[in-house]
Amino acid sequence: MLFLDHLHTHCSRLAHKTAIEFVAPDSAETHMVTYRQLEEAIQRTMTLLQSYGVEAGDRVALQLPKCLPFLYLHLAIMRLGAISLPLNPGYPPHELHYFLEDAAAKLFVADSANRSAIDPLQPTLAELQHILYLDPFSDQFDALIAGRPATNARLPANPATIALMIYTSGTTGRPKGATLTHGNITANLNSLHTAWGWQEQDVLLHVLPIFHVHGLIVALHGALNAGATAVLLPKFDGDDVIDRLISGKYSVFMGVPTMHRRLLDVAQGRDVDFGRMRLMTSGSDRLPDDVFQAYQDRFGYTLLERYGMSETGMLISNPLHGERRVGSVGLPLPGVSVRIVDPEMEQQLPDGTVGAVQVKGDNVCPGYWRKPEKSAEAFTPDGWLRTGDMGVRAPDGYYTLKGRAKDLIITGGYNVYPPEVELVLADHPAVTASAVVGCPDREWGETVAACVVLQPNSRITEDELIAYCRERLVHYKAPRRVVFMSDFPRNALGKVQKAELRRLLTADA
Ligand code: MLC
Repeated sequence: MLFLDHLHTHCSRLAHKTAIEFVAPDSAETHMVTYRQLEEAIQRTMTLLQSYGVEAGDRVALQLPKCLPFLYLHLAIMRLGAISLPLNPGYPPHELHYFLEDAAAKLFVADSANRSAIDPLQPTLAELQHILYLDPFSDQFDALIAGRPATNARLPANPATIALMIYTSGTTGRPKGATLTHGNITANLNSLHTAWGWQEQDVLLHVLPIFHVHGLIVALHGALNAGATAVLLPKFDGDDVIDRLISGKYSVFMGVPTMHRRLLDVAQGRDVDFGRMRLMTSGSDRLPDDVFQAYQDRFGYTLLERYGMSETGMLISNPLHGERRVGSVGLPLPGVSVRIVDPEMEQQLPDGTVGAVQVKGDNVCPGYWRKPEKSAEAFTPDGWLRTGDMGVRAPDGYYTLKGRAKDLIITGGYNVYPPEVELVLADHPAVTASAVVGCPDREWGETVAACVVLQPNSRITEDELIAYCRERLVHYKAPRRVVFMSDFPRNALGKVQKAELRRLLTADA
């Protein structure tokens, strides 16, 4: 049974149970949504979407803060057989234009607060037919759907239908849309349901953003798939999260390492015990050993680290019962095959040898949106997805990640692909060349740094170049630091040696 069918059955079987508790920003107000109310809202939202001409296969982009209308729209889009395209609310027009154009979105639902920046984009987007502006935290959306009849349209019966697109980059710079099908999402939710023992009685404390696989699929859909309750907080606030987690109300919490470290920092001097939590996970970046250890020592909880990616959802996880091994991402999830291969020859390597991580399974997306050559490059001829990560398998089956074959920075759980930042810097008239690298950072894991060679006689400052990037890139991709150089360290072939740059910058910091 596909995820949406499953949700549909909960909506009658668990009609009066709370599916979502939404805590509105800057207020103590909480909105409760039962499974039946969720179903009604989805059906009326489907009618709203149809009034904008949305049909199966259409892309609908959503750039909204974490709010209930986002959830209704996202689920209604997928139920119509259309494709949901969630976007980070922080994307400035420069980046936004690329996503809307590449996805050829038909409808764009945006925050009315951004209207003046977004309106000028429309005439340049041939396939964008409508922009629907919403005031996400008012009653506007409820009023919009209230009078509409419910559409009890068929549920997408075909697992191969694309449900969701998540943009992710690669080594060549511009992001590409990973196309997750109903079958992919369902396969992943089913494996996680089994592996993590999701239960109807679970109450998830949800603090993650909902425009990525982690917050959207693993956490939010995971809870809805189980018929559990998800409490959505608009923003991560360490003190509030600790108070809630020790209140006894919650059983599940999912975070990125930056969040877990912040919880340890804000808990200084407090007696905090998470021993009653059923499941606390960490992902989207390597969990530092000292955070794992401090969690055990100070919070009485052994974090469960897992590994996944946008193209696949979750792949490998430490076990719910059994050893949660420090430094390891655990064992392949049910239905997922993992192999470690020689990066050049792609021959499988023996246990204990570091190589490239490749994966296969019903959770793996079929490819990238309208990029057949990129899709073909991503897979081996026999159908294994090249993850771009390096890793090693221990004889008892546990996997440990050992760096990346791809040029990637992870900051606070968000992926930054250096070529995306380098392309923006290349457009600046004062810049001759740039090389963007990640610097190790206690709080963020890594932070973005740009090494820049300037045109002769240019006078731009570090702050000006950072401000320039912040206008064109979402905040976490903009460099925190710019270092001017006369040239970069290069190898015999003239290729920039990023490892050496990282070493220089780290030593310097
Ligand atoms: C915020 N800032 C960041 C940042 N987040 N800088 C670098 N990296 C980040 N991730 C900046 C802000 O712009 C601000 O800068 C300053 O840091 C402080 O902001 P803040 O208010 O303290 O940050 P906050 O809003 O609390 O955000 C921190 C965070 C957030 C950790 C809660 O980054 C976050 O939600 N991360 C989760 C990412 C995630 O869900 N990834 C999943 C990808 S899916 P200034 O200069 O403006 O003051 C995936 C697959 C998988 O990878 O396996 O999961």
